[in-house]
Amino acid sequence: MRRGALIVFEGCDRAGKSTQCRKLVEALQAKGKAAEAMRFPDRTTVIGKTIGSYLEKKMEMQDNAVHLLFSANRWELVPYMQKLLNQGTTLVVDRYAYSGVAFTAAKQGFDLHWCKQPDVGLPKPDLVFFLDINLEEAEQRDDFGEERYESTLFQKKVKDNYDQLKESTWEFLDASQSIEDIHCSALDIAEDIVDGELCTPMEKL
Ligand code: T5A
Ligand code: NA
Repeated sequence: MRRGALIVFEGCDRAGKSTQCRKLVEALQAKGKAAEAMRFPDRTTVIGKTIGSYLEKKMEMQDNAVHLLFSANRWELVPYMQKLLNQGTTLVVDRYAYSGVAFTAAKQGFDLHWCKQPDVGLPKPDLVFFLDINLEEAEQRDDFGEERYESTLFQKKVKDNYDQLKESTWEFLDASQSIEDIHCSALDIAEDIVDGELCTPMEKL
């Protein structure tokens, strides 16, 4: 049986990832294709609840430790992801390992190499959409600045890190366009991947 595609949305805070994930899943389903949404961090698990408290600044945690928790939160969902992908369901994922690396590496004393190690071996996305936002514009969007990491200086470092992570599977989308225009571009590209030749076995990070 044909496997599903692993599609990820990445970008700085408030770039519009959740909005686009939701619309892409709905559009694929409307076209009769099996598709499900996922997000990282998944704040519903035991690990995810701890991450959630950390992000909401309800608790402090040592930086290396919280990095490993973000990665563990992905690993604990791998069996679920693999099961759906093998059943032919496409997964549209709101953030993945690239967020993990780009955000921790923006902290003092961290480098990209160390940050990548805990995620080595995770299923590799077939397609990564990078929602490219002007940081001044992101600041204007609803709720910016409440959670940890939501400062413009930090986001600038995150953006520089993302620039160093991009590879051939990445598609850049201009996040300043309208929600509908971004969605149309994303759907076109995603459909080509979902209907195209997907390598089996899946590649790994
Ligand atoms: N993190 C995450 C790590 O440090 N390590 C990790 O391993 C992982 C996975 C939480 C934090 O965790 C960090 C990164 C983050 O700092 P989260 O739960 O994904 O990650 O964060 P959220 O706060 O839920 O989401 P974001 O802030 O990233 O926002 P989105 O999803 O990019 O944006 P969205 O779609 O919610 O839209 C934001 C606002 O903009 C509007 C929307 O209506 C909404 O009001 N909007 C637009 N407005 C104009 N034009 C458009 N095109 C628009 N698109 C959306
Ligand atoms: Na989001």
